[in-house]
Amino acid sequence: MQFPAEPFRIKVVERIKKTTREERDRLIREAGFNVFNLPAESIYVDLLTDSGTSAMSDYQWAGIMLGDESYAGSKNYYHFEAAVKRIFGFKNIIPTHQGRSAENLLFSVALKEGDIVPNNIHFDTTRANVMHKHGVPVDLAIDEAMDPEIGHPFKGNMDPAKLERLFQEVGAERIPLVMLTVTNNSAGGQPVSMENVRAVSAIARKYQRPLFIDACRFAENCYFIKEREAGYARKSVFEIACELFSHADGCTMSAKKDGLVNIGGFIAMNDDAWAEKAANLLIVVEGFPTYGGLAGRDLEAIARGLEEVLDEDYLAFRIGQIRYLGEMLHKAGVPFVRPVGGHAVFLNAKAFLPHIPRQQYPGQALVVALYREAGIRAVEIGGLMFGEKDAAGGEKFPELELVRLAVPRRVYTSMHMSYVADSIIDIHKKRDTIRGLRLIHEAPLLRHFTARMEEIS
Ligand code: PM9
Repeated sequence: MQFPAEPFRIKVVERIKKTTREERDRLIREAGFNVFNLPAESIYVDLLTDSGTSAMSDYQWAGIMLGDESYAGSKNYYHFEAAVKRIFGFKNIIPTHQGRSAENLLFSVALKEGDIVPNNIHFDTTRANVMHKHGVPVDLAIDEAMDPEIGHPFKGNMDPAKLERLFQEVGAERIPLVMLTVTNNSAGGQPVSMENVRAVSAIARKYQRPLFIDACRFAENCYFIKEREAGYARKSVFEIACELFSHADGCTMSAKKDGLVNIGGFIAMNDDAWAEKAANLLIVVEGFPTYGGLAGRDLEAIARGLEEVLDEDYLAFRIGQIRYLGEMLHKAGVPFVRPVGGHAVFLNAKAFLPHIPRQQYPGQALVVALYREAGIRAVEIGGLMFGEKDAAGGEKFPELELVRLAVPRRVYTSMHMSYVADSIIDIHKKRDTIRGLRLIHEAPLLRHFTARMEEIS
């Protein structure tokens, strides 16, 4: 196993505290067995999300001090615009305060009621924003994406045959754009190959429809292309990114991921008419187009983050650190989605806790065990998050029951990863003692955020 040594040294530290098991047992009960209700201070290693949780560099913090907070025409905007154009290449760049507001702008200008948006797999906020504009999100991932055991170098791909079929069946009039999410978060942070981007782009162009990339984790995706796809080993990740975006007509971006910042995003596109509409809407809901809901200093941090994220020593460490966690778990026989993705390890809760039926939320039971036993916070992506009531009052569960361990960028050392792996391996050994959960309170929408549960004795 290759040990991924950190390509940085630490200049500022933030204390994290290990609570006792008794304290955590009390806290998780008080939280209704929902880790979203826990005070973050009571968590030792927080793997809830890799979004907005990155550590910024000294170079980015220095940029923060150069913030120009002019209402219009801030110098940081021009730096930001140049940094985005250099990599993404699109003509019109509109900053937003995070990814979902970029999605909201895109679907506000592009969709009319009943329109269909194909994607490899929509991330939750993308799906919600399509539906908010009365559109229909359609996922066209390759079949392998749904099998946690199948190894595939580009398990995030869209199936081009499914896309072609959709165009044939519903007609291009009902499909105003095509999207591709890189990496494919909902399929386990799996990458999309350049060949697939080309194939999807060719179909979109054939039907004269723009291709938009959901670019949140573009650098991680391009690193996988360099590692795995024939013909790319000698290209820089920057060159690969430029090529990838050259096949598209626009993108939405949450800079909270591969922008290496704590807040920010943007939408970029070549089409002037859509861009003008988006910018006009931006003024109503976010702010003037040279700040888009952000401070000048935030734009500077994004401009610098986008430079840094393409540093290949950083990317080798980043991808290596997640892989290292996966390899430790694999050696000990802990079941998770293979191969390891770019930003997270996704534990397979169905296989981890076969004694807990789906009706008792095995994924959430595992999340509770990780916190109670080791102070680790993860997130359930399974029956609690996506379960739906059926006509008979029972519950319909999604195919996969996963627990995501999303690793923040540049925040935890590889020793923290060893701690996480050892803790999970210990929990796996005594998995028979873990009990299922019963829902006692749920909201009508997005219930996992506020649900309260109790343990079944
Ligand atoms: N992803 C994540 O934890 C943030 C939490 S959302 C409940 O994975 C993709 C692929 C994402 C994503 C956020 C967004 C939205 C769009 N696409 O959070 O609005 O993974 O900046 O980005 C989260 P914002």
